[in-house]
Amino acid sequence: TIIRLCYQDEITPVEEHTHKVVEGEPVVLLIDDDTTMLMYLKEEMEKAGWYVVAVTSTEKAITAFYESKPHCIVLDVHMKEQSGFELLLFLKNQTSKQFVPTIMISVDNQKKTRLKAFEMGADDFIAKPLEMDEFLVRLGRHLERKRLFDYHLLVDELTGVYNRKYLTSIFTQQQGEYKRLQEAYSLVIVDLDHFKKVNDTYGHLHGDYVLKEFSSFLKEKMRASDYVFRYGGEEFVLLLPRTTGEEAQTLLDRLLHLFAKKVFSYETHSFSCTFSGGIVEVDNDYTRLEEWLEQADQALYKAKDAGRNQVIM
Ligand code: GH3
Ligand code: MG
Ligand code: MG
Ligand code: MG
Repeated sequence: TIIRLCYQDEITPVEEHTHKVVEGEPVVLLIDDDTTMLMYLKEEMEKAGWYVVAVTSTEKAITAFYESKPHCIVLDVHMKEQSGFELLLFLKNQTSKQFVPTIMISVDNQKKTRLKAFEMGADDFIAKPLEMDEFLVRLGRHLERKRLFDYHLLVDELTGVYNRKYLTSIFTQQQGEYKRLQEAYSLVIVDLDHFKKVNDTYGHLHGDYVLKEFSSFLKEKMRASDYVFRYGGEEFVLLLPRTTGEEAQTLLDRLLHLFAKKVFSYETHSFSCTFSGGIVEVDNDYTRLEEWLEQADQALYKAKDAGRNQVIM
């Protein structure tokens, strides 16, 4: 067989195999050895608004899988010299800790073929010739389930910003970019000031409301390419690509000023809230995330110590 054997240490860690969720068009990896079929399917799927990576062999499929990080895979069962089942096995192995819906398509619609596909982990089996409208609807449902799955995996429920787990993935991705471009970027830890007092005075629910407002504020005022993660209770990490520490400082000073002006009201009371932060510029590819965050945390601690409502590098 042509498929490469899958050794344990060749497996890409889960962290490297996640994509920015919520935004962007879904990516579908399509594998079929019949070029005419391939081009036709690709075109139809593109009309549906999906980004399609189409390949005709198992070997190309493996490369394409790593490079495109597909949300969904459409895989032909019978291919010249190779079996779609072997590729299915490989892909299932690679995605054992994730959810990447895999749909097998085949002219061979015997029950034993379908059973084999499902037993090996396929999420769907669609017989050829494809009823295009039904095929697209079914694929659309798989993509929607994938989107929901990733959303719940990577997004913080209360605030709607990314969670701590996703920071690890994005950091790995950014370090890859750094290796390629040698372009510094910044990590910032921000922490609401005296937040315990907000809870104690106005109640936990209103505290939650302030957290949600703070998150929306950050997302709204930052660039679309920036990332906001909820790191802990009232602590957030910002990852600012292509941004030096100095530039991050300018941005954060502006955010401090804007957020302090925001008025929250609770019954007849009104109050405002501030935050403090610590910045580190990431300028090498060997220091671990934990160490960068430790540095940012030390800067945050200094900002708190110096009277809060400030961000320090
Ligand atoms: P400092 O300025 O030093 O940061 O003071 P602080 O009161 O913000 O810091 P501390 O770490 O002592 O308290 C953090 C508070 O955040 C305590 C906790 O009750 C609250 N908190 C953490 N997670 C949540 C949450 O999900 N919802 C609400 N409402 N409060 C939370
Ligand atoms: Mg075929
Ligand atoms: Mg705090
Ligand atoms: Mg805190």
